[in-house]
Amino acid sequence: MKPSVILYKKLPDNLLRRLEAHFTVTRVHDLREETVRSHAQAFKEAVGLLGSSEKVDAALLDNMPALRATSTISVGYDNFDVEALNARKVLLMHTPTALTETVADTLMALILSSARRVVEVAERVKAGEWTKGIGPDWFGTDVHHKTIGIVGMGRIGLALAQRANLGFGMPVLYNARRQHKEAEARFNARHCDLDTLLQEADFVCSILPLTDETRHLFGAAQFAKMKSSAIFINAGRGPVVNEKALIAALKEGEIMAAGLDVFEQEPLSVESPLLSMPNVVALPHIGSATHETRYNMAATAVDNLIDALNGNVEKNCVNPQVA
Ligand code: 8YV
Repeated sequence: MKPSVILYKKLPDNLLRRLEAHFTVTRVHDLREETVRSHAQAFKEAVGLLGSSEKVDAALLDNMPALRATSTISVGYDNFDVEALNARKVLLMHTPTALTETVADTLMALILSSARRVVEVAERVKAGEWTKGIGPDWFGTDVHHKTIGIVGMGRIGLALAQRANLGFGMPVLYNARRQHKEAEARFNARHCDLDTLLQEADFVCSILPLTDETRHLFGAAQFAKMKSSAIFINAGRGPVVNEKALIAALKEGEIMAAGLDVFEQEPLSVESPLLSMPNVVALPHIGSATHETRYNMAATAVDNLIDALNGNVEKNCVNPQVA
C-alpha cells in the first residue's frame, strides 16, 4: 500500500501523476476546519501535506498525527507554525530557488511602472486623452543611474541588484543581517544600516520575509526618513509594512510613489485608499506568477515531498534538524 498524502492545491496533470506514482493522494480545496472534518480519516492517515498559502498550525497538526512532511509551493513559509512542526518532528520543504529570477523581474516591473507612471498614462491613452496632446503632467522620473536600496539581500535581492546595476547603471545599497560578498563583488553593492538606506535610496525595495522581527518594520518613522522623491517597492510580504503609515506618507507627499505586489490583507479590499491613488501601482501578489515559474515551483514542491518522505533533506528543507 502506498503512503497517503493530502493535496490542497491544484497541480498540472503530469505532476499529479508523478505524485500519485508514489502516494495515495486525497485532494481537498483548502485546510479549513470543515474540510478537515469531512476528510477526517484521510487527514489522520496522511504522512505528507502539499499545497500553498493556507495556514498550517498546531490545531491542524493535531488532526494529522501521522504527518511527517509538509511541502509548500512557495519560498515564504510565514503561514506555517514552524515551532509546532518542530515539536512534532514534521519536516517543512519550500521552493527557494525556483522563483528568484521571476520575482526579480516583477520588482523591476514595479520600479519601472511606478517611476515612469506606465499604468496611469496607459489608462489615459485608453481613455482617449492622448488626442488632446501630452505635456509634463504625463512625465515620470528616471530609473537609470538612480540609487536602489534593497532591504533583504537574499537570492531575489541579488537577482534584483544584478538587473539594477548591470542593466540600469544603478548604485546599490543594501541592508541585511549579513554582509553579502557576492553582491559586493559583482554589483558593487554597499552594505549599510537601514536608516542610511532610507535616507539615500531613490528606490527603497523590500524583499523581506515576514517574521516577528520584520512585522511593521516600515512605519511612519521609516517613511519620514525617505526622500520626498523616493519610490517604495514591496514584493516580500505585506505585513512588513504598516499600510496606514504608507498611505499617510503617500498622501502627505513624504514619498513620491509606491509599487506594491503584497498587502497587509490579501486580496486587497476594494475599499483600500491605495486603489484610488494615482501614484500607486498595485499588483495581486503575482511576483512568481508566470506559467514557467509556477510550474517549476509545483514540480519542485512535488519532488521535495518525495525527497522528504525518503529522508532526503539536503536541499529545500527549512528544518532539517528534525529529520
Ligand atoms: C507564492 C510567494 O506564489 O513563494 C512565495 O513565498 O509569495 C509566491 O511566490 C504564493 O505564496 C502563493 O503560492
